[in-house]
Amino acid sequence: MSESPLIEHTRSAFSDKFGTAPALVVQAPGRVNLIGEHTDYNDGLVLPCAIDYRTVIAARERDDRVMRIVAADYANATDEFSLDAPIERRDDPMWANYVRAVIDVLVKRGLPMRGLDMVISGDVPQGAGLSSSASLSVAVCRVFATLPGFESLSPIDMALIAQQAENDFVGTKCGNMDQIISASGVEGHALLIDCRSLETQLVPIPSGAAIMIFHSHVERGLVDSEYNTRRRQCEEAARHFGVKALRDVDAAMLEARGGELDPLTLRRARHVVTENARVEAAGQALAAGDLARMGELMEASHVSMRDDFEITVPLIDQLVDIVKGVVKQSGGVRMTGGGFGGCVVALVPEEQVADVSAAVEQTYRGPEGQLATIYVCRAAAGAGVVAA
Ligand code: GAF
Repeated sequence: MSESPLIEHTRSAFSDKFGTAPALVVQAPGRVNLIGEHTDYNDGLVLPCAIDYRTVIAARERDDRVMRIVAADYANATDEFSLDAPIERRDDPMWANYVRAVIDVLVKRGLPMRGLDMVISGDVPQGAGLSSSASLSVAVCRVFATLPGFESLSPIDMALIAQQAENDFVGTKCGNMDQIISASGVEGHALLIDCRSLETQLVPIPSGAAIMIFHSHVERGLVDSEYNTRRRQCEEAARHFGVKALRDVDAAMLEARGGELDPLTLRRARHVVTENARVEAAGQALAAGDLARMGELMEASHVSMRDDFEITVPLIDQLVDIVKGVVKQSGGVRMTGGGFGGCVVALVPEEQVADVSAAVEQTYRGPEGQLATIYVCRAAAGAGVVAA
């Protein structure tokens, strides 16, 4: 669904449900990470962009302290709770927990909360690794950020609240990349994020370059347990080097003292150390419009995820090879996101989009024999108010 129909749909679902128009409508996008995987929780560097798929929330203040939240995409399933009682985690549905999680953090931070009616809808593919959950959490924050008493909330504050909500309430030990890009993305740009200092630098997507995303339909079944295992291994490696996080280890340190680590932990550390260097180089390559160099870095990133971090799966590797076979040196392709399935991202000259799509359609079949779903995206703006 393109922007306007999705917004229109959300607004009219609100009117149908509550018998009055919403007072505001906000959106927060999903994201695709161009390079810099599993570096965010190592205090490292990432280079994502927001995409033109988003969560939209229509809302109106109530005159009591009740939250009434309707999921338009789930047959208007409704969650209702009071701001005056402890906010409990539900067994299901998960969408309700993401909303509750953000509100719980806002309450605990002592912000001047008030009851709201909200209707939520969205078109970020779910379970694909394109951050539908971060876009929902950031969108909830963005609703509150429009209310009196919340003026001080910056996009970074919203991102950190959304991350804390996922970490503490939902129980996902994610880093801060997905929330920062959803809150702070800028149209036409990727964002080079220093996940330690939280400094960001805009990097324009070169004109004539298309961002393509291919959903492999490999379910990211192992992602939670393996994600936590990777985090532990990275922390163990950082302890070995006597540093706060692997961000503090450079190639020379790795060379000098990496051999003392067991081979598996060394491979994990090597991915993070080399990936940080690749992100820095990628920021420069993209800013210079050098898609060939960007392509080399994306390829090296994929190899590192496959061989050192061991988070790719055979069908994802195959998908990358199919795209690479068409794009060759004129662009780049790699797995994107947490791993173990999900999506592949490619940056390709616009004139190659049709050939790349045709090759993937002809050659790739998912686990159930299905075609990959192909998205040609625009780098979109971060969370914001879209209508009064
Ligand atoms: C997931 C996490 F949520 C992010 O924080 C990040 O670690 C990513 O996996 C891997 O780069 O999207």
